[in-house]
Amino acid sequence: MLDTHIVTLSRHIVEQERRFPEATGQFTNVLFDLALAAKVIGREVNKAGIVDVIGRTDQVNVHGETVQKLDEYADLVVLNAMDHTGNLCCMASEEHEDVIAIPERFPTGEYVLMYDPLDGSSNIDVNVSIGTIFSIHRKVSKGPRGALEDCLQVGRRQVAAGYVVYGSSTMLVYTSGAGVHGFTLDPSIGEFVLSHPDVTLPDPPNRVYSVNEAYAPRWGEGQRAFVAELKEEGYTQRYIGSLVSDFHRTLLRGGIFMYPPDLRQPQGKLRLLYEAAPLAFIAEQAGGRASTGEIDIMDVVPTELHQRTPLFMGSKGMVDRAEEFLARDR
Ligand code: AHM
Ligand code: MG
Repeated sequence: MLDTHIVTLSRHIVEQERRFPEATGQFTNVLFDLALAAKVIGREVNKAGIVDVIGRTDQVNVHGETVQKLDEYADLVVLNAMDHTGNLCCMASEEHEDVIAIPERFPTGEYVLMYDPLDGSSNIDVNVSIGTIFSIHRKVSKGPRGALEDCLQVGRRQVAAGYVVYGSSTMLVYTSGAGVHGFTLDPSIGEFVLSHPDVTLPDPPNRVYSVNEAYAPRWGEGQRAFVAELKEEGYTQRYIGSLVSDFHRTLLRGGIFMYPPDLRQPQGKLRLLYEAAPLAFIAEQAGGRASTGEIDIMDVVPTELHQRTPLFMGSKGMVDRAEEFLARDR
């Protein structure tokens, strides 16, 4: 029987926007354009094994990592989908050192986009799920073309955030502050279809923690004691090493994801603006939370575009507990 009750992402976004009579449609269009970029990136990710997009370029990104071709491609797809629409004043990407200005020939708009075009890209050539993460803020600077201050906004001021996971199916999960909603790409119609309405972290959560335990010798005493206690309590461990995938599992099953500070990386590895803050907004909207180990990620005031932060996120009770243990390391 034909399912006539399909809720596509476009329909969902439009229905959400109806709640705001003053809405201009700019925000809706930003999400539409991101969804299009996600489909294009997903298509290329899915055929990564059969075309010559795998392999490394000679370039090194602003973090000193070798950039893989698919990262560059994904970055350009997002950039080109967003720069000419007149909805954004500027952008920032994990792959660019500076704020990305909207070219002079295009109009600008009221929103700012921060994104990690292809997170976990070291996993591409072994067919592990990777993802795109995005965060949207309202412009706060005076001029029309945006400025650094538009990008350096506290997570609490996000108007929307989401991620796309290119896994066994492609899924887009987003929040605009009214719950978390997940959509699965139906390749036969080329649409994201609502598959996970009103996602909430399960309570009680699965007894799972997710951390790169190879770094345990470099952890502080509190971090080590926390994980030791979880083990004693019979917790199990899962770690993919691809943030979007590890977060997606944590969101649907519950538990905690951790990228703690350690001796070699005192601020951890993950980036506040492109990774931690957007996922923190989603975690919070799903009834969970995210923390640096000391304060809520949503309350961290950024000072640099590419700043890193330790990250603990998932089920609220577990993040609260992590903070108690981490206090020992200060
Ligand atoms: P990337 O931005 O270079 O892809 O690195 C981010 C990835 C995350 O997806 C993942 O959570 C983390 O690096 C894993 O790091 P580690 O290998 O240190 O555990
Ligand atoms: Mg990343």
